[in-house]
Amino acid sequence: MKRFALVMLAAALILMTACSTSTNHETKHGTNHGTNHGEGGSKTGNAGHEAGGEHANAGAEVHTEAAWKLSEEQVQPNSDTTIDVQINDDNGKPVDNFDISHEKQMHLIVVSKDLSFFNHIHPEYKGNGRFEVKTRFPAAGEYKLIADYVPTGGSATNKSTWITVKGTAPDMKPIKPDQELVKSVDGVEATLAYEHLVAGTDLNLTFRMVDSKSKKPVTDLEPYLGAVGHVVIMSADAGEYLHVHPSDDKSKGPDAKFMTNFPQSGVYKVWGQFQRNGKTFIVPFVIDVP
Ligand SMILES: [Cu+2]
Repeated sequence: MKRFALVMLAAALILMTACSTSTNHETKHGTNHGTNHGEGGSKTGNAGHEAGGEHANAGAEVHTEAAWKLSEEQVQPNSDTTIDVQINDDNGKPVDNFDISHEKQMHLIVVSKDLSFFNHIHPEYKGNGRFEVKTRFPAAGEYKLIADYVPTGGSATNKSTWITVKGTAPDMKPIKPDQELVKSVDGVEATLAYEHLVAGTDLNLTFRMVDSKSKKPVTDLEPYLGAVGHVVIMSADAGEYLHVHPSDDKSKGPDAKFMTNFPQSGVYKVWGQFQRNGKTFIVPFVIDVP
């Protein structure tokens, strides 16, 4: 019995170590062509509850690095820019295989520094660890790029970098927690609900959707990326990128439930992406996590 307790204690310690590595570290740099090495956090926020399984085969775990390259030396607002992400293992060898997660091999999130701009795009896999996507940035200023992928044999990984778009940046908009967690977007009124909002524990976030006019529950959500929707959460300083799981993939509304774990208290922005009538829409909320 005593030995069992010791094993449990050891397991808890390993788990705690896994959690503490989920903080993102990133390098900051301009748009200098060529060698943009983003050092994003290696594990997403779900490291905790998956750590047990991962450590069982820790020897075989695939670790990766991302090298970023932009087609333009001086990225201009509103002009096409190709983002090139090269994923290598820690020996510098290209990673060949990526698991499909939420229907894609890579998800790329782009946010402005004040989180007022959000874009979720899907780079195309070109082979040999190289992904490519063409995009545009709406204004001058700093943007964070976050690549989210699962190298085959590894776990959910995110790597990030900062880029600067040339010109005079517009003033940063303050990121203030919403007083009321209700938003109307594209004829849908969405309310964000949660029980026991507190940092450091698994919790459900529920987007409850009704028709903006009739207030009737929305029951015709279409699957988006293989689930009821897709949720991205970042801390107000853009430092933390959280992994979020849909709790019920098959829901068509009015409730879309997701599970996450806020690593520490503070202000976070939450973007829920859903699809209805063949069109996707984004519902953003800013919340203060105690
Ligand atoms: Cu995606």
